[in-house]
Amino acid sequence: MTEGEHKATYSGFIALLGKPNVGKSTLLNTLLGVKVAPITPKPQTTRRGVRGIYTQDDRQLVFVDTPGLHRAKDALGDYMNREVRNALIDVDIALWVVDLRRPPSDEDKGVARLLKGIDPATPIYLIGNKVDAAKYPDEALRLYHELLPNAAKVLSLSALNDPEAVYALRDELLQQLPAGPFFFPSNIRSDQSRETWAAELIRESAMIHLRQELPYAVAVQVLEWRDPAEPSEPLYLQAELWVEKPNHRMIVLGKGGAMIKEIGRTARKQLEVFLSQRIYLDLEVVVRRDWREDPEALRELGYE
Ligand SMILES: Nc1nc2c(ncn2[C@@H]2O[C@H](COP(=O)(O)OP(=O)(O)OP(=O)(O)O)[C@@H](O)[C@H]2O)c(=O)[nH]1
Ligand SMILES: [Mg+2]
Repeated sequence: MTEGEHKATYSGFIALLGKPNVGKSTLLNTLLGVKVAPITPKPQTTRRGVRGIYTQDDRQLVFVDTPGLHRAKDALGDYMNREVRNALIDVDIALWVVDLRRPPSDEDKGVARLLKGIDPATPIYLIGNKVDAAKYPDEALRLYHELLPNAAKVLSLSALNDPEAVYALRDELLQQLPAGPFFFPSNIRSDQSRETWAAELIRESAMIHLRQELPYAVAVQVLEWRDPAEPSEPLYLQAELWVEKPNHRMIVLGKGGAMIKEIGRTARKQLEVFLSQRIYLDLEVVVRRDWREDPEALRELGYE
């Protein structure tokens, strides 16, 4: 190659969308082979459109994980649904993820309506997830397909239990990419900062351990990430858990601090596995009155 000549590259944006809890973030993590996004058994885990990048030789897939499209009840919910719509702007392929354990619900119909409104030139793949746990997967998939008859592809898989099927999907997507420059350096896996990534894993732990409304009333901010001066020392992470009311704070702390200790332990164990490093996790629970309705608080959390 002479100077000024560029090797041809291929790249594109792939949005993952669907109603809450169908396994979008699980699929993203399996597609990437690393844990970029938090996953919990509770709906509305994902709050922002996280990008996960997969680069292979001259091809780059930029996946956009989105919050589950739902009926918003507060300013945070409005933001989450906006993130879904934003992810569809200039997207090359959309992956509509559905849960094959159940037939379509009104929420699925809402997603199908949204998808019918996007540029008809954008291919939409219908991905029937959780096939491992579905009783009537073929029947369910047929019902979803009826909601979007012009889907470019229809397939079923298990994002959680069948990575090979997910890699086959990834190979297929790699082949569909248009020519274009890379959007991210080839060694980058996600567009979020390490602080945001850690905050999301702490929030995941809080969502798993807390009950009822509490999982949705918690936000996490990492205030400090201090790498150790000596390899024998732990990495120091300081984070705040925001709650909306003083009585929420009491619940998140738990009796004698038992709950926050448990949240911290689960989060620390995960972070240590991913970072291959000992961690000192310093968690504080603070009241930010009704932060889900507070534009200033939402801005601070990056939900804008
Ligand atoms: N059996 C089974 N469970 C799965 C599969 N994929 C995901 N799950 C589970 O489904 C639950 C929700 O997974 P998530 O990946 O958080 O779902 P999501 O669509 O990102 O959810 P939101 O972010 O809330 O919209 C978790 O408990 C996962 O373990 C699958 O292929 N099979
Ligand atoms: Mg998610």
